[in-house]
Amino acid sequence: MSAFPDVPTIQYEGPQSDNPLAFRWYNPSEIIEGKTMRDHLRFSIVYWHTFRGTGSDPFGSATAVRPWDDGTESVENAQNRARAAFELFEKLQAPYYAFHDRDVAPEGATLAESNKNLDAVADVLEEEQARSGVKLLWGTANMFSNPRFMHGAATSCNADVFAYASAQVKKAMEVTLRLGGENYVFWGGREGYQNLYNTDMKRELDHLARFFHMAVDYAKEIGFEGQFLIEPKPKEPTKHQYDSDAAACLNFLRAYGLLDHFKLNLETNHATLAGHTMMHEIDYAGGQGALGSIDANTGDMLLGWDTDQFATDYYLTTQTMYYIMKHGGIGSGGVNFDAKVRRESFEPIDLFHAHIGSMDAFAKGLKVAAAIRADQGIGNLITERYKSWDQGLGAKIEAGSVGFAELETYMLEKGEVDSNVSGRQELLENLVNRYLDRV
Ligand code: XLS
Ligand code: NI
Ligand code: NI
Repeated sequence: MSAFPDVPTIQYEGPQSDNPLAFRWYNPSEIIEGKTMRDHLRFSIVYWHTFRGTGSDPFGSATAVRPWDDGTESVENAQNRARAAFELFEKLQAPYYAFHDRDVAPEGATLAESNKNLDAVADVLEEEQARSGVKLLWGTANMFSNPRFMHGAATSCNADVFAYASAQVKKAMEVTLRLGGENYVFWGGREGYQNLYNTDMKRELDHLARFFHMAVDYAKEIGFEGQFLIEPKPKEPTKHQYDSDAAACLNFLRAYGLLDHFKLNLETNHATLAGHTMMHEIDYAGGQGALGSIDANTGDMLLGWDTDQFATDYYLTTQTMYYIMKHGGIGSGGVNFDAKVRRESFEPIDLFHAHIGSMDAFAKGLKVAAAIRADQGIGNLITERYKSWDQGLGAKIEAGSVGFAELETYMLEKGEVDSNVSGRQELLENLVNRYLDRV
């Protein structure tokens, strides 16, 4: 039985198309810089928002109409939902999907029962992957919804909760391995604090590091070779999340000897909550060799929380793709739509409009970014701007062959610095617009 009987497989029709169920920019086989759009973008659909999102909010109950879902927490319903999910993945031509353990399968009365439920749904996921060719970008464990995690999971004050979280991640890693997942994500759901008066922050951070070391050891033990990713977020649900931004995560990983084992999964709305742009986060992580994957969404300029909206803004997608390309691409990661339709968009067809629009926006962003790179306007300006470091004094400083004393001698002799040149910010902003117009 089809979950989306009125929706065809979405095809590329080009920018002039008025068909809301066609791609205008995403042309999977089109080659950009020697690689297909499919391989640049590696689109992925999230199970949690798209198949478990109900539209409820703190002021009102569920609105979403999902005819394939009987609304129960039975394993059978979870299995049927998985089949509906794969129909959507295929019709959108999405090569990947991602899930939390508790999205795909219902939590049981005991850990053993939850594990059994997860296995039963994983059977269907495995079948559907084989049938459709859709692959698992990453798996993860939901360690924030159940009340046992009220004080955190690996950073809980309750050692039993740490043990439960360990068991849960162990199982989620095994299922991710079984399904051929290319990455495994840790988003620190409630790893943080609401109030420092009741919190031993240093001890909690030590515990989090211990937890990650155990995960690294266990991956080795079972032969999971996917990439581990940490997903930074500065706040929500806790007031202060430990993995607050790319820089904080990398400092934590470095301090605890974990840097070789992790990269980052950067999310647009989390970047903005941290007071950064997405391009800042990508460039920071990329500069440290830690760009792993992205959770593609956007916030709302007027709202201060993680609204997880589908990104349609070409400036944002251009910036995102430009900086991903600057760092050599997304590797084993993907452009993962960690985004949800608004509660007022409650019909199944809205799920298609949302994904089609954002896939198109990223495809266009990719094309604009490639055009900017071909023009080399930005690249040349940067080369020019830093040329004082390429030879002479600058090169000596970079090589570490001079110290304060030599630099003082140099400057005393010279008296004043060579004149500065303009940063040309407005020129560069115009250049981005020029390619947005042309592509
Ligand atoms: C929540 C996070 C979450 C992770 C996966 O804000 O974005 O959805 O991506 O646990
Ligand atoms: Ni996310
Ligand atoms: Ni988020």
